[in-house]
Amino acid sequence: MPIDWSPLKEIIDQQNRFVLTSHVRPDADALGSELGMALLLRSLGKTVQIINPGATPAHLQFLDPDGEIKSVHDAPALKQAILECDVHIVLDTSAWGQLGEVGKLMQKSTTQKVVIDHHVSSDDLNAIQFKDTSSPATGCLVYDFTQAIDHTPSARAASCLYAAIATDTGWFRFPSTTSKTMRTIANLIDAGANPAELYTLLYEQAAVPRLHLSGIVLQRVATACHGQLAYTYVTQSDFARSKAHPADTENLVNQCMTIAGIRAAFILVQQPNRKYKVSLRSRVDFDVTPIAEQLGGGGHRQASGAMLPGPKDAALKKLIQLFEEELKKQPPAEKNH
Ligand SMILES: [Mn+2]
Repeated sequence: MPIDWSPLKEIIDQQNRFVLTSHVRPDADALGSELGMALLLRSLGKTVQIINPGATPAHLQFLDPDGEIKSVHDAPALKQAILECDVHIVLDTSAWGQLGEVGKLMQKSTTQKVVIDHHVSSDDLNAIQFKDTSSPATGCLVYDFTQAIDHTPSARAASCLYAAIATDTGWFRFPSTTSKTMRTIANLIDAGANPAELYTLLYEQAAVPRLHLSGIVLQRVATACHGQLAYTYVTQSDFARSKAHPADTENLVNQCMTIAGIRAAFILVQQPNRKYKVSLRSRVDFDVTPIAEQLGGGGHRQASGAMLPGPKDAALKKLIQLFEEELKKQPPAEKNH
């Protein structure tokens, strides 16, 4: 269902001071959508501040070279700005639980609230909702609004929205990607987004230790459950040996998913307290949340997580056993040839 943007147009016509925010641990869709929206509102003569529940992660700071995205904890004046503005626009989440301190302040104020989002959520944030859960990225929705008011994004805004959409679609390969997504992307390139440059900034910034850690961890990949499950692990001594950081494990479980015939994968990452954090991934025909929930964790159908006590071999055994049971409960769908 296409979104009716006219209520947002009306709010923007009538109001002047906007505070934009997004979820904790912001990703490129959160930040790119905020910046795209902020640049649009400013071009309409509005006063805009972007105030998030936390800091921008180092690897995404290139999106905001002037550091205009603030954390609410940066200065007391920012808390005041949240209480005193005319409109709150929440992008890329609709859950109070994701808004940290910003959410607490928003709940105290009667300020008009707007949500632009593509997540399924039961919260409404007492806001006017502009939501499409079939949209691959909030960046797509911000672009749709830009079009609805006959505006062409600046080259900078186009780059921010491109980064938002490219990352949330896994560089246009997730099933959420449609021909409409690609038309939006084409328009953003015409407006000045540079795909090759953005790819390098997003995905080609690794330090050598990250690759060394990959080498250690990928060497250990094993399969179980008749080739339906792939798994590996990382220990604290691997971090010490490679001089890599915990964030350097991010993509390793996804690499396990590249094995033919795999339906699910997990990686165990030993924490400084010796417990193990497990990240679970799966293809569309398998839901990993029942496994995460049995371990006291949670997440999404295709990506969940939980914490397990050690030792490592016991944790591996427990996980393989849970997958064995769950893979039986969720047999592969019949293929239509
Ligand atoms: Mn998103």
